[in-house]
Amino acid sequence: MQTIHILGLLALTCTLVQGQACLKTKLSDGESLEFTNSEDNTNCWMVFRKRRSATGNLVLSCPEFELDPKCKRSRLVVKGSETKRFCKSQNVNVEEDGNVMKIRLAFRASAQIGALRCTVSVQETTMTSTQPPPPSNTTNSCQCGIAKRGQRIVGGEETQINEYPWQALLRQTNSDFPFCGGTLISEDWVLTAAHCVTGEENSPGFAYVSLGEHDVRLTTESEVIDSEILRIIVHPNYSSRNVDNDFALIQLKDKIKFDDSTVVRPACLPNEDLTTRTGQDVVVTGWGTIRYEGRASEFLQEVTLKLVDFDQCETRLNTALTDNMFCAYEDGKDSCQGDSGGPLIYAETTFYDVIGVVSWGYGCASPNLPGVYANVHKARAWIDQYVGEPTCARPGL
Ligand SMILES: [Ca+2]
Repeated sequence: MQTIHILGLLALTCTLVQGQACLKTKLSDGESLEFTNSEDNTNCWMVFRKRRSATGNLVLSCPEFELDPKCKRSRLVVKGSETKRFCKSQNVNVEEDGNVMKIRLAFRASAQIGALRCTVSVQETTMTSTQPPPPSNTTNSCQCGIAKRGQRIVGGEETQINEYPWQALLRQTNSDFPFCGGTLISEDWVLTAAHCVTGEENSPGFAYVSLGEHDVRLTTESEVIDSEILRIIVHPNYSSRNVDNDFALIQLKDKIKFDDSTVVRPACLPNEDLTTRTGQDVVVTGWGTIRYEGRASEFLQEVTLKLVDFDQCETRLNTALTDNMFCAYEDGKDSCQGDSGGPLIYAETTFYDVIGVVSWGYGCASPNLPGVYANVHKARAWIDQYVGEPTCARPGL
């Protein structure tokens, strides 16, 4: 008997393996991150990177900086294009025109430390920057499945901010703890995995849904809509035994007003079964490797996989799959990248259908095994029964 692991739990396993202690983050233009001389940030290299889209310079400034005046037991080391060291109480201000700034707070155990508070930010240079044009969606009619790409970069590990505007994140109400992904499919319905919410159908207050999220640590990079949950509906034929029909619908308390929100849009639902197109590229998105102590910046990631033939998948997994499942895989790609309940999307032309829900797999430790997804088209009738007519039309139709 094989044990089926649920991807949400496997994400935790991957997390622990990574075990990075020191702060690492990426900053966009106008973003900043403060650090102090807390234990976590001491005697290790903090790494600040500019996002690809950022045009400004990394700037370190320390409004409070009272280190050992003799420069023997404590110092602040800043590595960029050149290396600078600070120790005496002084005005620290470093501007780095490269893409990376590494900072180390080096303290001996016996050092007497005063107040230390520093900020790293990406500040626009005085030169005119070339910002991507704002979305020119001025009509009231919205369309589903349109990715938002400021610059034409596809298939990077990190998504662009709000590139996949249907991406949802489920968080526990009492702790804000992110535990699953989801897909916005209308103005008030989010599709997720049954195994994310089963048992909680009568307590919709246990979680809430974040839309528009990108970096779970920063609050400045994107406008996030947090929505309470009105009701949770688990697919009536969901089986926890073999994870068949791993679908659930979450209805939001407040409908998303697509006129107001420039960052949130639904994915399209598939009108036919596209999962049989073996070898076609599909995209899975999720935070997958969320670190649970809020230690490091974590942003939405994407991985491009290929659809795998059903029979071949059963052979490779040595497991019987149900008709409501399909598989995707790519050599060398981390199969635990996505969050359970999150989207697997496919673009036949210019817009994306959510054709799969991230369901289960044998995990990060077995990178040669395909991941298994719930086939959204098989649940179309059940979804339509609750969601009704699509809020946003398929483009070109
Ligand atoms: Ca954020």
